[in-house]
Amino acid sequence: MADYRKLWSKLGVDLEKHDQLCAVLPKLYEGTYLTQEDRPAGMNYFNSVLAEIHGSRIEELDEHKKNGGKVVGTFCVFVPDEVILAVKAIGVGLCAGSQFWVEDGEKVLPRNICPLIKAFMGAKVGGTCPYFQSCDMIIGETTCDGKKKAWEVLKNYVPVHVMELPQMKRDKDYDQWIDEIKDFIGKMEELTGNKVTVDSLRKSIKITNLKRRALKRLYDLRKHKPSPISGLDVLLVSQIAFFDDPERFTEKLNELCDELDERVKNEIKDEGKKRIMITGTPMALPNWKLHSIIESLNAQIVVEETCTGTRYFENEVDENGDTLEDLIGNIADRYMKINCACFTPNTGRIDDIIKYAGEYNVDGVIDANLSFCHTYAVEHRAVEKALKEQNIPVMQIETDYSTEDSGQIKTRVEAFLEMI
Ligand code: BJ8
Repeated sequence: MADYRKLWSKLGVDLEKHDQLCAVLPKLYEGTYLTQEDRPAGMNYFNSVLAEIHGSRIEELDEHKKNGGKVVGTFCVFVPDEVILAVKAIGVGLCAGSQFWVEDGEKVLPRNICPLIKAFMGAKVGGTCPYFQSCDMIIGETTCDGKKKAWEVLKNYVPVHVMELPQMKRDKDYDQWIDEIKDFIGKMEELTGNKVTVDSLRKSIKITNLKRRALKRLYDLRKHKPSPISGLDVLLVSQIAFFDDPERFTEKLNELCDELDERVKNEIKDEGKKRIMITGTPMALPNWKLHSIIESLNAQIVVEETCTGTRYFENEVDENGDTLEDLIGNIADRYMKINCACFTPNTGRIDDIIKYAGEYNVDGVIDANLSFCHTYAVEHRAVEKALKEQNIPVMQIETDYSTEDSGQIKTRVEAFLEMI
């Protein structure tokens, strides 16, 4: 990797601490990814993004800022990328998935809180994430209680705008969400000095829809038996989707899908691996823990009903409409279709899980919850009941980012696979 220390230092990164992170990540990546056999050549682009994760993309953000552009950090798939793009800002998904950041997060947050929240807070408090350091503004949302209260702490370190996400889906909640999107547009216009117009918003809707379509194409390819790509590789692609340039990402992903189309045509040898669906909380980079444990056994993950999976790309925004009001309404409609456990009731998520179980022909479902995520933990019983009624085996795993429980999880998954 080129020497980016000058750039990191300019961004206020704690270089010494950051070196410790740089020492761990490549080893983790090599051990998890490069040991896989027969990976598609199209993964080379995504490998290179990861190899340069704190380098070339950070340089691009820096270049953008030098030209007067702004960088905006987000933590939830409800924050509309279309608005960020329409004001010519760059959006980066910041959800942090490493145990490395947890310790610093615990300096300002209680210990018994979701690791994702502790990790993103730790990344900022410790100054060890160049993406975070590049952000001119962070967009929070009122989803779970932990995140909602974390913004109050994060505000001490960086400007934060919080979107109030409704927690029900009644007509008045849709209206409230439209208002929130309008406020968000105002905030983004103020930050960047650029106006959102019908043309700029329609263009950004198109770009974002094409990205969603490419991700859907990748997922559809996994419906083949056997899937032409590992769950681990798809997880990496999904994680990169949150911070890469959207148009380049779409192009590279479509190239990968072209290659997978060929693989499918040439018929891949079926090794009889169990087809598994993951459902539950998001898996932010570099959280590859469950995927690597599951795929080290006789199983292949073929779909993730998570925010680093289907919830990120399902449903497109309608590109039709003559006014800003029309397009904002279309955006609100699409985002309100996301079935997050922060909503009550959230029966749509159960319907999605059952639908995917059929479409992807899964042998079993693993409901994966990050520790202390109450909303998803509470939904587990309903998920389990619905799956059992369809005779689909299901198990729950509650875990964090540490590796202490990896052996125990492996044993449990092994037993589950034998049972199905
Ligand atoms: S739309 S899942 S990205 S809120 S931080 S809720 S894991 S306790 S991330 Fe999420 Fe948006 Fe919903 Fe998706 Fe639980 Fe942790 Fe909260 Fe979390």
